[in-house]
Amino acid sequence: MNYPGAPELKAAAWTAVGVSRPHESAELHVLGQATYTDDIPEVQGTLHAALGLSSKAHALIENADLSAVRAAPGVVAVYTVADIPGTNDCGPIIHDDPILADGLVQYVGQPIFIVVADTHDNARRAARRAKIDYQELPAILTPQEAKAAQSYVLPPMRLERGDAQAAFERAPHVVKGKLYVGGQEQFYLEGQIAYAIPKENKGMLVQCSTQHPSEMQHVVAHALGLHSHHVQVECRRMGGGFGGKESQSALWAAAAAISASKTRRPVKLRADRDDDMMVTGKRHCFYYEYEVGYDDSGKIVAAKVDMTSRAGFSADLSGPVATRAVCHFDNAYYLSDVDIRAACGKTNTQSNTAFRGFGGPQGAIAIEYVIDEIARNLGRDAYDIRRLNFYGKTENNVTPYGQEIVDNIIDELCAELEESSEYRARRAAINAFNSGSPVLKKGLAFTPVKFGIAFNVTHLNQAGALVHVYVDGSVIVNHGGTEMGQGINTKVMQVVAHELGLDLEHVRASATDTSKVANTSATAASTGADLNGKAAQDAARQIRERLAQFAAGQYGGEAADVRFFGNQAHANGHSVDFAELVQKAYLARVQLWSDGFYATPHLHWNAKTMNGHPFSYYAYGAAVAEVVVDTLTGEWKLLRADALYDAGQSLNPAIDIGQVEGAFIQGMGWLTTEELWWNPAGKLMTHAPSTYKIPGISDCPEDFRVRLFENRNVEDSIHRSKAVGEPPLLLPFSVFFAIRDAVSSVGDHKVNPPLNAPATSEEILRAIAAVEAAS
Ligand code: MTE
Ligand code: LUZ
Ligand code: MOS
Repeated sequence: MNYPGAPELKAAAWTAVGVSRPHESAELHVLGQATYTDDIPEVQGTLHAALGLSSKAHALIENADLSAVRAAPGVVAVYTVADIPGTNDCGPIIHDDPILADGLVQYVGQPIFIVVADTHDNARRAARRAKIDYQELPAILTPQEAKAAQSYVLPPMRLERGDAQAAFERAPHVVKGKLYVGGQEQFYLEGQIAYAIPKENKGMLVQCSTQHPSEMQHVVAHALGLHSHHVQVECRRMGGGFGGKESQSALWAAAAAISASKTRRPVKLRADRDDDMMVTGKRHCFYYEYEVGYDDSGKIVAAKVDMTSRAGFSADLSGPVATRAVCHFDNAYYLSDVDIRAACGKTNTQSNTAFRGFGGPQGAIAIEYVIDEIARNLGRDAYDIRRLNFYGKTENNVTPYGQEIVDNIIDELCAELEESSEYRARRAAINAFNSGSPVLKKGLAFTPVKFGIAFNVTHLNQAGALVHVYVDGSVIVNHGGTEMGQGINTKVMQVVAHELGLDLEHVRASATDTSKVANTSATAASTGADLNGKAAQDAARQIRERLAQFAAGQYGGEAADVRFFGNQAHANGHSVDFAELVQKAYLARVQLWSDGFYATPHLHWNAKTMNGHPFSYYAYGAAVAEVVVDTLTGEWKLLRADALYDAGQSLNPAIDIGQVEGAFIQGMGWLTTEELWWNPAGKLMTHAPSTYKIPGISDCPEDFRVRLFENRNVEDSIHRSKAVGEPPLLLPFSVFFAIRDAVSSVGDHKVNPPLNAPATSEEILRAIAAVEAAS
């Protein structure tokens, strides 16, 4: 077939990226046909495991009588720490995370033994029959107690710039205080699950709901005393991860694999929701002591913060989480002279872990809280104080950790949102409403976000992919990322389709599999599409180049001039269907598959000095929220939310808007209704949806305006897009501060309401009472 038009023009217009496409599994999701780990047809002889949990927060195990467990109906085997063939450890960085307790229990819910039975229910019933005698030890439950006892899982960290002490001495005003921000349960809809199937010659296949198949492979290999090549981990998709399956899927994978290896039968371990919440770590709650100096205009001149997180009984990812908190205390603000300290409090509670934002939200909310107070102290609009302190473009543009900000668009982005949200007019309208409304009070807040993109541990910023073109012209892509609902497969498929000039229907993504792409990083730090998109592009590009070479040989002209678009290759005036070219190339023995690799450039980090260039670029956003609070009951409603997010040149605007909406509502839940409560004996009492309130559809504002900011990444990211997974979780700061604004109206905005998060109705009433008492 002859191609008459100008290929360059048509090629330029053709694209598979930057267009809204439905999630690659959307239809399967709504039809109930998407395969999650528990949906995989079971192999004959499959057994089911359950975990026996500690009922004490801190104790020595004096005696564990498991005879009644063994005698329970359907029980096949019971395993304790003595039965683990390899290492009793599932910790991701520091090896302080036992799979099964070894004489010492460190939180209520810690696994002590595994029971394997014929059915899931029999295993769970049997697990409750254990008789365990404990010798109790004193327990530390809160970050405040941990700080007082200097009980830490890691040495505390500190980032200083300038001379905060001298700056304080010069500061005209100082605001000082304490803040507590609670943790959050990931509440993925699909709980933790692993299904281990023994294979020949020591092999072990583990189907696992995990963000980190390679880490599961390592942990299982160590627990079984095997090499990595004995263990294959596969994950087609998760029903949500949110950070909760970055490291903490390991316990479940290891326990299933240990049981499968001992029984030589397939073993499935599926956590019941209560067990999942009792056993696994959550977002770290943070306790802050802050002191900030400012001038008459509201400009910050000195800042000191001391943050202590509730790490739980072991380190897990608490170190990197605290580092990210330190590196996000600045949020969008230039802080010349700072002293930022962070410590990971060792407590006798679940070992806290990654959760969307990974410490970033906890770092940034502290400075937002302070700015809110400065504004009130000066009788100014908090948004104006925020703008005054924004990073500059050419000066005041270096973060406390030394990274120069080269792509600052926070001013333009906020100006656009200020206008589209009619912020000023609504502020006036709300003041008018409140003066005539004694019980119902409205509040409004405008908050910005700046979020660093890259793992803050440099070596993790790498990814691999494998692209196969089959002789019929259809394409499959396998990459190191995992699909947890965020749409990574759709985006990577778009990238590959774009590279080969194909429509999306010709490309399929396969399950993540450690035997296909090795040594992968967790799909985390919002880098999934950035890293794996680039790796897949690299692979697809190599195939395209080989095909171009081949086409030039067939049709004449230069390989560099061959264009691929519209499911065809266009070479020297000839157009040939992609499938036809591929068929010919195969017969000519051209390699039609390729691997690809990517490592993010320019990153470096000195953990000792907390200085360097930890992030590839920043993503920006801002939100405006309007709430109404019933000051008699503490109930409230989000009336309207406007969010503007910078996804660069979005790979898929529909998916990105979905991510912003989801993160906004999830972050709102964290800061308002989701309360984790441990009783004085250290037992988490909010371990099911009956007592732990995540947002429902009725909590979404009726008026919800989410838009993407027109931008292009200055960094050479995948098609100049920006990451979207985590940063929008900080947008609902606006909801929290709108509630605080409404509460503050009770005292005519003269008193800073002492509002901790989550701002539950009780907390709101407490804050109102405090404001009334001080007015
Ligand atoms: N979106 C959905 N639907 N489900 C999830 O579990 N996890 C979030 C975010 N969005 C999550 C999600 C978290 S914690 C991260 S780090 C990113 O997705 C990871 O995906 P990405 O890097 O491919 O964007
Ligand atoms: N750093 C980070 C990390 O910024 N995000 C992560 O998810 C992470 N995970 C492990 C280690 N460092
Ligand atoms: Mo996301 S907390 O980095 O898994």
